[in-house]
Amino acid sequence: MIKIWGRNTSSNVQKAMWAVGELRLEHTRIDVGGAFGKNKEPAYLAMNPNGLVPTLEEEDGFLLWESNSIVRYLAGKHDKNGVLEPKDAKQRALASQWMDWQLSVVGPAITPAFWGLIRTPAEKRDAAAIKASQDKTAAANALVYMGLTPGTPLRDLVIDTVFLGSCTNGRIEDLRAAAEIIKGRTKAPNTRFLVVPGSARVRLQAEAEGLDKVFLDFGAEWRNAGCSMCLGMNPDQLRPQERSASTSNRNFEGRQGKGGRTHLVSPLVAAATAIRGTLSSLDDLDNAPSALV
Ligand SMILES: N[C@@H](CCC(=O)N[C@@H](CS)C(=O)NCC(=O)O)C(=O)O
Repeated sequence: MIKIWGRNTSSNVQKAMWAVGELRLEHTRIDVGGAFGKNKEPAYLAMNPNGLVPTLEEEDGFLLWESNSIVRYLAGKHDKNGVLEPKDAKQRALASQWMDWQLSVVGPAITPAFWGLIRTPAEKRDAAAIKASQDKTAAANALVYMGLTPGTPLRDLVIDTVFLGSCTNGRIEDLRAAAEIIKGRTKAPNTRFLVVPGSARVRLQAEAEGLDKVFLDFGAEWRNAGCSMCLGMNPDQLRPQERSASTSNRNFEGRQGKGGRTHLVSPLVAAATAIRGTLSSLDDLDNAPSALV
């Protein structure tokens, strides 16, 4: 029978327990580490020279440590349906990637907050260390949610939808400024451009000035006044992992549709982005109206 050495309260041991559970494998777990000790004793160090948990032991004496390797080993050996270990090499590598990301990035970031808040009495907590840990964890998760890696130039980001609107930045002066930029140009072919006046009065004023025609000629959708994609009103939503440049003023997760990635921008940046299809400022345009630059 498979033996898992390690205390139940360890997140790394829990990964091995999750794998044996999902794969319905007969197993036994032996408490080691933490308050149970024994992991720095010679007998345990002979199995796992790191003195950490978990360690997996097979009946034939095969020993394995490192929680991710244990999960990969068990899945590789016992998962015949490709549920835990996808048969497609790329999918398998992606599953592996996220496991290793947890171990190398999220784990170290979140551990001080976990220890501080869960395993330390309130009077002994280090508030600054907990806050730093929370911030680091949030930053790691935010980069993943936004599909960004540090150092990526914002100008390289392909934008699926530009949203010019909302009560914040769908005022007549915002529409005028954006129209001035796009006038006589053509929209980037793969970028959708929604223009939604902030109120019915703004829409009527814009139409009286002929701005609707400028936007329509450019390739934008000219809409009735409303909230629209500011808060992902049906059907104006981003699909998961789609990216918007949005003149609204909230960019939290899911605000413009589940999994959608929002970059908050000014009306001028929205206009430049709709022209180029990547996040752009007026500096990126040839012949931008000089009064606005
Ligand atoms: N990279 C190792 C890390 C193992 C590890 O740090 N285990 C911790 C528990 S989560 C440990 O053994 N701590 C010492 C102890 O429990 O006494 C793995 O993923 O297995």
